[in-house]
Amino acid sequence: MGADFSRRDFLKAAVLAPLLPSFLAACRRAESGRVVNFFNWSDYIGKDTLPNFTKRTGIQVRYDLFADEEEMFAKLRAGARGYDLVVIGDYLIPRFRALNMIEPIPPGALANMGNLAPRFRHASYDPEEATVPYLWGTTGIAYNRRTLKRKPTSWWDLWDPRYKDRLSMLDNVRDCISVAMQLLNIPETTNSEADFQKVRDLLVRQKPLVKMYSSTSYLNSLVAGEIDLAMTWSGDLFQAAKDNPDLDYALPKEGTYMWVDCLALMRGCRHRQDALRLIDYLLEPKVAADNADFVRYASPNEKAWPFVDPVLRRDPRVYPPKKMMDALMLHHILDPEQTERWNELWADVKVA
Ligand code: N2P
Repeated sequence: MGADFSRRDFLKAAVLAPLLPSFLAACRRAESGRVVNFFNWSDYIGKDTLPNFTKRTGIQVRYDLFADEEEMFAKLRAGARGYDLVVIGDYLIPRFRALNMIEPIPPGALANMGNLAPRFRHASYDPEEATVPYLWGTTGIAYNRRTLKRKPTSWWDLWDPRYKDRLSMLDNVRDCISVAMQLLNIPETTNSEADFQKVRDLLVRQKPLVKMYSSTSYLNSLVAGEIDLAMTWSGDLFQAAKDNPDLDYALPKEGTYMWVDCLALMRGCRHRQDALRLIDYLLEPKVAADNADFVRYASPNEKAWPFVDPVLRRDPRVYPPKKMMDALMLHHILDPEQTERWNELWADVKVA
């Protein structure tokens, strides 16, 4: 994506795309041929990854984007039909499975499954490997080295009144509430109303400082120098840093989260074989490496690592050394009541 075509525009284009006659014509063409309907995060695939798949296989990919995983979940839960393949975060997998919303990948269906690093196989969030790890990254703090002067070291920096109107937070219930709980020494397993009240107070106290809650357009604001500090996901910030080299990434001293986004087949999908073919293609070492390099997230595919751009492969912010990696936390898997309570709390913070 060129600098003249902003991420925000890209998202808008994705939302409007279904209205465009050429898109409709493409859909009709695809109807008669082979197609995979793929639902993924914005800014989360290499420029050539899908076109190369189509060139090689003749299978079209209809690509649709989301900017928040809870919204994606709500949309699919509400019965949005037509998607074959969807990218879901680790902590969401048990929820999708409990509601029977995905079809487990049949064992042995993927020739390239063995390319994944052992640490990403049979993981706690998906012991039966119903899904396939796609990319992973961390949550941290984006900052502008030139305007900020001082490298942020703590999540508390996002509560510093000096940065009023110069900071943004991810519009994401899991990251915001987890960080607030971490700062308050409250375990994510809590069911205590007093704890939830403390979390709410901390996030509401931060609100007057926050220029925006955003998981996409804040990147343009960082690039343009309109904000200096942001809660961010690693690769998204590194993509933005291509457009503004003053941008950097810091992991807070309190510790932070890693997440693993996984490919899943939607229950009742109409293009199962072609979707499996696409997943297997995404697991090919060179494809996985080029894809990861483009979006600047880390690949869980160890056979891909030798093909990864050596600059990124050596960058501990992208591929942290083992000790650092072992210190990263996964988001806790909440039960349905807790999930509802967290979502309610987040909605409450947003309107406060
Ligand atoms: C892609 C962000 C996806 C990472 N823009 C969140 N798990």
